[in-house]
Amino acid sequence: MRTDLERNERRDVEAAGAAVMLSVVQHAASVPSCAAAGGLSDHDKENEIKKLEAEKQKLCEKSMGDDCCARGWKYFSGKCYYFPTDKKTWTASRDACVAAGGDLVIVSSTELQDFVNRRILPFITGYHYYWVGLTDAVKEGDWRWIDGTPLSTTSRMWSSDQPDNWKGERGEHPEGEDCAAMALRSTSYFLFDKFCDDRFNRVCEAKTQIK
Ligand SMILES: [Ca+2]
Repeated sequence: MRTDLERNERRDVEAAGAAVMLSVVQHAASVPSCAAAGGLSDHDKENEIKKLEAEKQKLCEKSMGDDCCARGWKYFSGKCYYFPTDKKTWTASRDACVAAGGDLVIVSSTELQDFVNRRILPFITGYHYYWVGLTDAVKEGDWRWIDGTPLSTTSRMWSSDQPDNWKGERGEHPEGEDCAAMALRSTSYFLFDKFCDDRFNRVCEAKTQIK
């Protein structure tokens, strides 16, 4: 089994490789068109950048890729994730994620869900919910991710008897529950529809970036 030191060293080496590759990508992107001078055509240059981007992706995967993300963000499977510790309404959470360079997380796979849940546990306090980028505010019952993708109708992500568009004990929330949050129940995380004005933690998602 590797020691922590060995793991760190390996990671440093891989991160250095990623840094070199990133600078190559940056360089390629900054080379002016030299088709007229007999150099790379725009088309070749584009292909070269695509190839280098793919290489960068591989290096990001190998080195766990936090170097491909903004400071404090964590890399997973081609994207970056951020786990702030403060609590906000769904809309304010989304605004904060956008201001930080991303948006609320779209939980597009069980692997991503597992990654997010493992990472967010230490950051969640009090009542354990965190906002995700899923809402039925536009049309009741039509749950869509913030990129417009409908939530699969066969999704097993909802907790039992959710979503219920609850309106409160005395109907004090006539608008019902239109924003989705994830919470731990027993040993798994599930989706709940909640009042959009509730204040919870959040997970932001962003594209990787070339530094
Ligand atoms: Ca609803």
